[in-house]
Amino acid sequence: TTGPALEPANPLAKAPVGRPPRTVDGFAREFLRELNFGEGVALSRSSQNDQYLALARTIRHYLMADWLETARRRREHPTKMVGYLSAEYLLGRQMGNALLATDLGAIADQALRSLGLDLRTLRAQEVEPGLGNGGLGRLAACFVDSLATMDVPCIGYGIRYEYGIFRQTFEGGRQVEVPDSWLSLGGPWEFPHPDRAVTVGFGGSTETFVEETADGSGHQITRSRWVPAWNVLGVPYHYMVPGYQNGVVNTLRLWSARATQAFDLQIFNSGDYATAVRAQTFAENISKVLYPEDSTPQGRELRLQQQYFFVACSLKDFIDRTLEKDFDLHRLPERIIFQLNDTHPVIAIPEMMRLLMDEHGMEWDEAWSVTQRCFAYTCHTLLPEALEVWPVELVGRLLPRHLEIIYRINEEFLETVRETFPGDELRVRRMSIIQDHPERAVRMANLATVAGVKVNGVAELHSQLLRDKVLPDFSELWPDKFTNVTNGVTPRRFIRLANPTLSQLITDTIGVGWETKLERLESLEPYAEDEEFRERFAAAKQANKTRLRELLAVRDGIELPEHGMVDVMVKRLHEYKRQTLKLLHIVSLYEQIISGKVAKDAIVPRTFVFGAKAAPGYHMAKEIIYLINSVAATVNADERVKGVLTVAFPANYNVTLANKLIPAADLSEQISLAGKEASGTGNMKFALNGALTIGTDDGANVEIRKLVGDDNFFLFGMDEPQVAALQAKGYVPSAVYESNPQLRSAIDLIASGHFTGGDRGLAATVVDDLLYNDRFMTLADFQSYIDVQGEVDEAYRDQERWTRSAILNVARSGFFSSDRSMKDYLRRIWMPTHD
Ligand code: BZD
Repeated sequence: TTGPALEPANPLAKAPVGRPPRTVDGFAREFLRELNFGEGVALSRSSQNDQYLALARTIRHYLMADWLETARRRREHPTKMVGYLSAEYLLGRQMGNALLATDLGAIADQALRSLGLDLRTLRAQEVEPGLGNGGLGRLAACFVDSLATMDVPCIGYGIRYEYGIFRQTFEGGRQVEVPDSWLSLGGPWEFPHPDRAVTVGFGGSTETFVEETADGSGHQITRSRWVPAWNVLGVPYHYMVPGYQNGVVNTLRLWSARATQAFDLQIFNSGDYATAVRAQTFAENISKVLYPEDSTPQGRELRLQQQYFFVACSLKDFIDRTLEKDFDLHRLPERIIFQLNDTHPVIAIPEMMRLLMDEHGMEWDEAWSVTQRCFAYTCHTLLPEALEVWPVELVGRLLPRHLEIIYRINEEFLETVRETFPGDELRVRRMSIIQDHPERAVRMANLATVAGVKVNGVAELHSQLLRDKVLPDFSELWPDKFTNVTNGVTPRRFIRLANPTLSQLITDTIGVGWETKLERLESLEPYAEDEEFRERFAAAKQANKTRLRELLAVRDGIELPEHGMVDVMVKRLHEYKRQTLKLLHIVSLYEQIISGKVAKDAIVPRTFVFGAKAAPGYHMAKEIIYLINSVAATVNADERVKGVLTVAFPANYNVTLANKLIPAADLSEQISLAGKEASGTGNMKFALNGALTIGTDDGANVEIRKLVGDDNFFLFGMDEPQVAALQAKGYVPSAVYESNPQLRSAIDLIASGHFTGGDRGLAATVVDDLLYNDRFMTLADFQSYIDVQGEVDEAYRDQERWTRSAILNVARSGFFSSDRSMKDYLRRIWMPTHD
C-alpha cells in the first residue's frame, strides 16, 4: 500500500521534478547520461539496442514532469474519471508518438547526429507492443490518446501480455505463427510497481452467514462471502499516455500476473523442480499471451481467468488507491464511469457488486443502484457467434460468488420483464442472462445491457442493427439505453506520424492546429480546384508510394512497379470481410488477359496489396491466405501480365506496417458483406490519407460515403435489407456461378490448380465453400464489384479528377477523428448532464 504522505525535511523534494533542457546539446547530454548510467555502456561500445533503450529513456525524461504534474492535479481536484476497461491495447510503436507529443523530433535528430547516430535507425529498433488483435484493440489505443489530448481524466486498464499478437511468417505460402516476444530486448516505456501488487482470488466456495442489519433494528440478514481456493498477484505496470503537445500525460495501467509465492523450496530441495515451480508457472500463465481469436470465443478457462484477473485488479486499484481514503462509495458514480470495451471486461459487474457488498458492507439494493450507474457497454460485433457466453459450470468453478450474484441479478431482471410483458415466457427466455441451450451459460452481452447505463454500437448502421437485430427485446424495454458513437482514429498517429509529407502540405495550406481540430480539414476543400495544390498533393502521394516500394523491397524482398494504382486491403482475415472477393477480382483480370479476352494495355496497371493475419485455429482463413499467396506467386511470375498486375502480401501486418501502407494507397478496399462489419476503422485512416474507397454499404462506410459524397466513393453490392431478403429467399451460390461466365472462368482457373502448382486439391477448400456455402454472399456481389472496379479504372485514368476526389476525401473526413468520438462519449454516455 502507499505509505503516509511524505513531509519532506528538504524543501527541494517539494519542488516539481526538473525538466531537461530542450536544446540539442542538452538532449545529447541526457542521452549520454542514460547510455552510461542507465545501460552501463560507453557510446563507443554500445549496441543499437543500447542506444534505442537510452533514447527511449531520454525522451521519457521530457514527459516526466508533465506526468507527475497531471497526476497531482487530478489527485488534488478529483472529478469524474473514465476507467477504460479493455483486454486489448494495440498501441503501436511508442517512440515516434512520444517525440511528436513532446515536439522533440528535430532536437533529437540533431542531437543524435552530433553523436554520429541516426534517429530513424534507432526508431526502427522498437518492437511494437502488439497487445491486441485488430480494430477493437487499436480503438482503445486511439481513445486513450484522444482523452489525454483533450485533458480528460482517464485511466486505461488492461493486461500486460508477455506475448502479444503472434508474428506472422509465411512458409510455402502458408501462415506460420511465431511468438511475439516484444519485451525480450527490454521494455523502456514501462514502469513496474511490484510493491503495489494486488491480490486476486479464484475458485473455492461461498459461505453464508447471518448478520444483524446496520440500522440497529435488530433484524438479521443472511449474507454470503467468498472463500477463494487460490490467489494470484497482479503487478501494475504504468505507461505514459501523452497528450499532443499540451502538457498532459495520462496513465495506462496494465496488469501482470505473479505467483503469491515464488516456488516451494521443500519440493525444490527434494529434487522435483517441475513440481516446485508449478504454482508459479500456473499463476504467471494468466498474463502470458494474448488470445489471437478475434471472434468465435472458445470459452477457454484461461481466457476467463485473464478477464477476471484484470478487472478485479482494476476495480480494487480504483477504489482502494485512486479514490481518496474514506470516500463514500454510495457516491462512486460521481467519480468513475467504467467503459466496457466489448464483453471481455463484463465480469467487472458482479465483481463490483461483490466488492460493495462483501467488502464494503452495502446491501443488495444499494450496491445495485451504485453498480448500475458505474458501467457502460460498447458492442463491437454483429455476428451472433462472436457474442461471449461462459458456461455456468466454469463460472461456478472459477468464480462461485460471482455466479450467485449473476443469478440474483437475473432473477430480479426477469421479474421486471415478466411485469412489463406478462405471459411472454418466450421473451423471458430470450432476454435471460442465463441461456439453457446448447449448454447452460452466462450471456455476457445481456449482463452488460442489464447493468449498464448505456449500450452503444460503433457506427450508425451498427447501432441501428444492434437495436433491431442483436438486442431487440432490450431496446424495446429500454429504448433510451441504446445509443451510437461512431468510431474514430487519432490523427496524430495516423496522419501526422504516418504521413509527414501530406501533413506538411496541410499545415502549409491551412496553418497549424488541425491535428487537434480535425474538422478544420474542411478548409482544404476549395484547394481541390487549385492546380498547384493538386500537383503537390499528387506528389506527396507519389513520394509515399516510393517509400513503400523501398520498404517492401528491404522488408519482404517484394518488387513493386514504379507506377500505377496502389490498391490496398489490410485487416484481419475473415470470411465476412471477403478477401476472396478481392482475390476473384484479381484472378478475373489475370484470366481475361492471359486468355486474350482483354488487351493488357486496356487495364490500368495496379499493385494489389494485402495484409492480414488469420486466427491460428481458423482453418478457412488460413486456406484463403495460402490461396492469396499462391495467386501472388503465379501472377507476379507471369510475363504476360508483368507491369500490369502485381500482388504483394507482406507478412505480419501490424500498426507499424499500417503506417507505411495507408499513406501510399490510392484505393481502399472495404468490401465486407453489408450488415457484418460493425464499423471498420481502417476505412477512416485511408480516407484521411487521400485514398478513395471502394466499399459496400456497411459499418462506417455509410458515413464516409455520406460525408465525402457519392462522386468520391465507389459503392457496390447489396445493402443490408437486400442481404436479408436474399437470405430469406434462399441463396444458391452455384446458381450465380452457373449464370456468370466471367465469374465461372475465374473460379474454374483457381479450381484447375493453375495457382497451386497443378494441385486442384490445394484450392478446393476455398472453391467448394464459395460454390456450395458462401455464407457471406461473395458470389452474389461479384458482378457489382467487377462493374464498379471498371469505374475505378476509368476514374484513375483521369488523374486530375482522381486527385480532386482524393483531396475531397481528406477535406471531408475530419469527423473521423477519435477526438470527436470522445466528445460523443462524453456527451452521450460519460457526462450526460454536463452541458
Ligand atoms: O472492432 C472490430 C470490428 O470488427 C470492427 O468493425 C470495428 O471497427 C472495431 C472497433 O470498433 N472488432 C474487433 O476488432 N474485435 C476483436 O478484435 C476481438 C478480439 C477478441 C475477441 C473478440 C473480438
